[in-house]
Amino acid sequence: MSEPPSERLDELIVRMDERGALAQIRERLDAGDDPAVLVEECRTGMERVGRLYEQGTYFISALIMAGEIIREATELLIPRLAAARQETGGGKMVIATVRGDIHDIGKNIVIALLDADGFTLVDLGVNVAPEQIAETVERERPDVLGLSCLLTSGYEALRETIELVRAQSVAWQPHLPIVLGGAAVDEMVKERLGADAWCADAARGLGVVRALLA
Ligand code: B12
Repeated sequence: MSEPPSERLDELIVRMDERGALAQIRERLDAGDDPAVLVEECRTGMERVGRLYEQGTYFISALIMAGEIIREATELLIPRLAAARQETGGGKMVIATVRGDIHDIGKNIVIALLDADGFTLVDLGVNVAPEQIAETVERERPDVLGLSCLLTSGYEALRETIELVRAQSVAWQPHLPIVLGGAAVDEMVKERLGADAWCADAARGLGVVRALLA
């Protein structure tokens, strides 16, 4: 473990100190810090940026800059996350960010973790229509479907996707497990839309997916 840093990582992200944030991540990785902890600290920073945007203190340019910092951070973190994991699982997941939503940073972290865990991933990318997701599920016949949604305006797309997939997949799988992730989902959304699980961070997501397939 490294010495406690002079400035918190989430604070550097909130201040848009790209160089400082990336330098701290490199140093702490070299000192043996857990990459999953660093991902969580980045997520906290992004959440704070999101809140400042919501309050009108930050503008869209801040979301873009913070997005760029976290994209670079995940480039450093993903290989380390993958290397730190023992392959335990397996199974196949189709994953997508739903229609109308282009956020993909969190989804890509989930993919890296599941891939390192031995999963086969079929990544449809972002802004994916319910029909395309349902067609892919039909073709690939995964063990689990993962849907990412960061916008509250994405609920309708989530609902349509879940209904369509459930209606089609019943022919070969009585109940295909569906797991939701991203800032717009919670227990209530999961219950209302009839998904099987949800999670707010990738590390827990891995446990949730394993539990669904157990
Ligand atoms: C970065 C960012 C952007 C970037 C995205 C870059 C990219 N390539 O993804 C850009 C600048 C493009 C952007 C655009 C917009 N954004 Co934005 N954005 C964010 C921000 C600040 C961070 C998101 C992020 O990457 N977090 C870091 C990752 C690591 O965390 P995560 O996404 O939560 O993912 C973790 C878990 O949720 C989970 N997970 C995620 N997906 C999945 C899937 C599965 C299957 C599983 C198991 C787990 C899982 O694991 C991940 C890792 O731990 C959020 C704030 C927030 N609180 O999330 C706003 C936020 C999501 N954005 C918001 C908005 C409003 C927008 C815009 C509409 C702004 C505008 N006026 O144009 C556009 C939307 C464009 C569109 N059509 O999608 C709002 C949404 C509000 C709402 N209620 O709907 C938020 C919440 C900000 C806010 N508080 O207002 N944004």
